[in-house]
Amino acid sequence: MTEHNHEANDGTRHDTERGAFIVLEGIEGVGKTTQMAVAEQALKDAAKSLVCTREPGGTAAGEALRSVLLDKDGAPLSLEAETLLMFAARANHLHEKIRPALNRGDWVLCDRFTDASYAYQGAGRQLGVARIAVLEKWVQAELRPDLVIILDAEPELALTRAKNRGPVDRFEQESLDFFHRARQVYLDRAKAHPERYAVIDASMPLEAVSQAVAATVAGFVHQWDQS
Ligand code: ATM
Repeated sequence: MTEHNHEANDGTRHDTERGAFIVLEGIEGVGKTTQMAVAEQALKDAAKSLVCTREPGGTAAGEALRSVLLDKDGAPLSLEAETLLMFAARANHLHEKIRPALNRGDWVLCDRFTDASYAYQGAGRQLGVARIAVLEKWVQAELRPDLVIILDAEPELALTRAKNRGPVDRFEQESLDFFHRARQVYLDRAKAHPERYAVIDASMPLEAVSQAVAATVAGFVHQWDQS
C-alpha cells in the first residue's frame, strides 16, 4: 500500500482531516461476518471513532431495498433492475451515512461496497464491468474506499461452508461458475490497484485469517496516521 494523503477522495479538501473508508469483500462462505468483527475490534483498539455499516443496506431505505434484492421468494428482478437498485441503495447510503461520517472525521467500515457490484452483477451475472464503472462514476464521483480487504477462497470450499450455514438467499443459490467469475473479478481488481487492496487467503484456519485481517487493519491505520 502506498502513502495516503488526507484529502477527501471526492476531490475536495476539507478543513478537518477526513476519516478512512475501509471495505470487506469476498464471495459467500469466506467468513466475512466473523472478520467484520475482527476488523471492527482492530479499529476500536486503534481508538478510531467508527461507523460500521453494510451494503446493500445501511439506511432505512437501503435496508428496505436489501429485502427486495435478497428475498429468494420475492418478485423476479431483471439484471438491470437489480444493478440499479444496488446503486440506488448505495447512493442513499453515501448521502445519508458514509460521506457525512467521513467528513466529520469518523472512520467507516463497510461490509461490501461497489466491488461487490463488479463481482456479482458485472461478472457473476455478466452485465459487464463497463456498465458498473459508469454507475460507480455517477453515484460516487471520485470517492473510492481507501482499503478493500478481500477474503479469498476457492468457490468449492467457500460455498460448502455457506450451505452449511442454513437458508440461502437469492445470490447464494447461484452456480459455481457464477462464483468463479465473481472471485476472478475481485482478484483482478486487487491486482489492478494494489495500493488500495489487500487479499487474504480465507482458506487458512480461522485463527490465521483473523490474525491476517487484524494485522492488515493495524498496518493500514499506522500508515494512515503517519501520512
Ligand atoms: P451479504 O450476504 O454479504 O450480506 O451480501 C448480500 C448479498 O448481496 C451478497 N450475496 N449473497 N448472499 C452479494 C450481494 N451484492 C451484490 O450482488 N451486489 C452489490 O453491489 C452488493 C453490495 C451486494
